[in-house]
Amino acid sequence: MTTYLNFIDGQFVKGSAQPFANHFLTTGEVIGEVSAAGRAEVDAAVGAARAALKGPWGRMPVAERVALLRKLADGINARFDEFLAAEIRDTGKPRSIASHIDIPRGAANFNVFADQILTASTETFEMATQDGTGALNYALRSPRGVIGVVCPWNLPLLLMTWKVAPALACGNTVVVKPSEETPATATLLGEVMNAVGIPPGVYNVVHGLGPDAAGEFLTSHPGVDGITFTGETRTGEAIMRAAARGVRPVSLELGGKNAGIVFDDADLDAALEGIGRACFANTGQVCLGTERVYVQRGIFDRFAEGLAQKARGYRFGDPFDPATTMGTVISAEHRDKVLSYYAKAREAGATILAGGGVPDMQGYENGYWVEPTVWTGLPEDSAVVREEIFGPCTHLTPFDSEDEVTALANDTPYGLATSIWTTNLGRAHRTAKAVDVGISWINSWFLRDLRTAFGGSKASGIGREGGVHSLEFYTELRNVCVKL
Ligand code: NAD
Ligand code: 6OD
Repeated sequence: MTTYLNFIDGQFVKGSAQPFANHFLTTGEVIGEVSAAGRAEVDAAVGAARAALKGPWGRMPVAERVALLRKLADGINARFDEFLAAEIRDTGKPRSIASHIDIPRGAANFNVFADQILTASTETFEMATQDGTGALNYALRSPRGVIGVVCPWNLPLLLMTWKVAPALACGNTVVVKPSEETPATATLLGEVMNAVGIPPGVYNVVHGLGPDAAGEFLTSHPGVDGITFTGETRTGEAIMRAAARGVRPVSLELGGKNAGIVFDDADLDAALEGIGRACFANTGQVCLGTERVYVQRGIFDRFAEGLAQKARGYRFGDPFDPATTMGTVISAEHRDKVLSYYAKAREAGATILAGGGVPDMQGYENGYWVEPTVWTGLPEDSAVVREEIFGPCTHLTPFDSEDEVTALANDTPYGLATSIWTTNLGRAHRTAKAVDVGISWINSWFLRDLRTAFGGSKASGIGREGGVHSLEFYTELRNVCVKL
C-alpha cells in the first residue's frame, strides 16, 4: 500500500482532509491511500510558493533555471521505470502508451521550455518626441508569481509538466492539484525536484478532490496569481468564476467533441490507422480524439468495415504486459458514464458495427473495462453524436461535399481539434481553415511540435499554450518608456 502525501516547501506532509483510496483499475483492488489536503495545507503550499519567489529562485539567473529544468528532464529519465510503473498503476493504460508517450513527454516538456526561455525576446519601439530627443520603449517579462495548476487524469505527468515546465522556466512557482484519480507521478516528481536542487517551495503538490476541496481551495485562494487548468468544460467554468475574484488570468484547456474527416481520395490504410488511434488510443480518453467521424459516401462502407476491424483488434489485459493494447477506463464511475452512452446509442437505434458492451475479462472481472465501439445511423442531434463521452467509441456519418462536412464538423459547441484525411492539397487546406478548432491535423493525428500554439476555441478553452504562447501566459509583459 502506497500513501500519497502532499509535497509542500520541499517536504512530504500529511493532509488534514479525509484520505481516500487509490485503486488498481485492472483489478479494482485498493493499492494506496491519498492523504488529502485541507485548507491548512493549501494555505501552506501557497505560502511556501510565495516565499520561494523571494528566495534564491526569485534571484536566479535564467541560465541557472534552465540548467535545473534540464536536470529535471534527466531526473525523470533516470527514474523512467518508476515513473512508468506509477503512471500505469494509476491509469491502467498499457505500457506501450505510457512508455512511448506519457513519460518521455513528461521529461521532454522540461527540455522544450528550457530551450524556449533561452530564446525569449521582447519588443522595442523607438519614438519621436516634440523636443527632438526621442524616446525608447522596451518591454520586460516578469514571472506572474504563484501559479495554480489543476490537472486531469488521462495523461497525468504529460499534462502536468506541460504547465509546470513553462511556469518554472519563466521564474514562477507552482502549486499543483493533480487529479484525485492519479496522484502518483506528481508526488514522485517532488522527489526529483529535491534531488536536482530545485529550492523548496518552488514546486508544491496538494492532493484531493475538486469542489469544496483542495481544487477549489487552490483556485479560490487569493495568494494564487494565475490559474492554468486542463479538464472538463463545466469545471473550467467554475474555475473561471473563482479566478474572477481578484481578476486573475486563466488558461483553460477543456473538453471537445472532435470531428475526423475522411475524403474519398484519402490513403485509406493511413486514414484507418490514424483515425483508429484517434478513436481508441488510451481507451478513448484523449481530449483530441475523434468521437464523430465524417466519411465521404463513396468510401463509407469500406472505411466503416476497416474501423470496425481495428476496434475488434485490441487486446485487453494487464497493462504491464507488453502484449496488452487496451486498458481500462479511469474509474467505475467513468465506465458507467461511457456505458450509459452505449445504452443511449442502442435505444436510439444505432447500427453497432463493433463493440457496444464490456469484454469478457476472466481473471479481471472487477476491472473497469469497456469495448471499443463503432456506431453509425444516428441523427446529428443525438446525445451520442453531440456530447463528449471520453471513451473508446465513435459514430460514423457519410457526407457528400466539402461544404456539407465543414458545416457538420462545426455544428458543436466545442472547438478543440480535427483530423482531416485527403490527398488533395487544396481541399486539405480549405477544410483546415473552415473548421473552427484550435488544432487541425492533416493526414495525421496527435503529431506534436511543442513550439506550436495549443488550445481550443468555443467551449474547448481560452488561451493558447506551447512555445512562446506559454511564455505569454506565464509572464506579465511590462512596458518601460525611456525619454532619451
Ligand atoms: P475534471 O474537470 O473533472 O477534473 C480536472 C481537475 O479539476 C481534477 O484535478 C479535479 O479534481 C479538479 N476539479 C474539479 N472540480 C473543481 C472545482 N470546482 N474547482 C477546482 N478544481 C476542480 O476533468 P477530468 O475528468 O479529470 O478530465 C477529463 C476532461 O478533461 C475531459 O473533458 C477532457 O476533454 C478534458 N481534457 C482536456 C484537454 C485539453 O487539452 N483541452 C486535455 C486533457 C483532458
Ligand atoms: O500534447 C499536449 O501538449 C497536450 N496538451 C495534449 C492533450 C491531450 C489531451 O488529452
